[in-house]
Amino acid sequence: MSIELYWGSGSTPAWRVILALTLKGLPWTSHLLSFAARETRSPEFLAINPRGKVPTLQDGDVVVNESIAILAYLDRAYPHRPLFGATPAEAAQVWRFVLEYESHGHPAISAVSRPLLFGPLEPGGDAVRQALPALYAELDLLADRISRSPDGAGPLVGTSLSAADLVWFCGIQQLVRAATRPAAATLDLGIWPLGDRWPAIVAWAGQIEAIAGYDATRPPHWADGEHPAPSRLR
Ligand SMILES: N[C@@H](CCC(=O)N[C@@H](CS)C(=O)NCC(=O)O)C(=O)O
Repeated sequence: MSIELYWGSGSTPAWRVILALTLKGLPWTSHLLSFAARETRSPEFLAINPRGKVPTLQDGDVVVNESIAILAYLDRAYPHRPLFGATPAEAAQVWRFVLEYESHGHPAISAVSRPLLFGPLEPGGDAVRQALPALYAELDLLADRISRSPDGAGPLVGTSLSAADLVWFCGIQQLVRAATRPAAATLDLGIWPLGDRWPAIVAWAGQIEAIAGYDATRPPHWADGEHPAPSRLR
């Protein structure tokens, strides 16, 4: 069977899946869809994903939508290099951190990053400022968890990178991209450089950035233009 992935540049749910495929060393065929050209709304794509969202993974006859479902599928179909822990207790913790990201981390990161990346951003950035305390609380919790790992640099669960790390990492990267946009420069958000306040997060991110083939997983358009996103957090 050959794995086909429909994805979009800058989609953090899609990036999670690409990191998982890379970590597992699985070959895959790329279908990079353009959001600007509304390729996620083409009849061909809607036939496999009626919501018109990436990522979608096709593996022979199996079609999976929703990035976390895709991670779970890949782990069952290709169990080497597990992403959901080595024991029942680890699996529970991995799911806990994945779901906490979806319930708490993602809303907190989005409230700050989306206005900076996609607008609207009112002068003074009041809505972004109001969202900062909840974001800081999430970053504090993440840093605290990392600090409690045996060498203080993660992973979040057990002794090897899991779905929990990949999911949180892509969110943190989106935050860093937003915090380094020109629009953020005047707002003094206290986020970048991340290591000034959350050095444990930077140390942990280094483990994911060290995955063989990591650079090729990064959203291609983030490297473009006058203000590319930093490719490393340190
Ligand atoms: N919960 C979904 C989120 C998917 C999603 O929202 N994808 C966005 C990009 S990040 C998308 O495809 N948007 C295209 C559109 O709405 O046209 C997952 O984890 O896969």
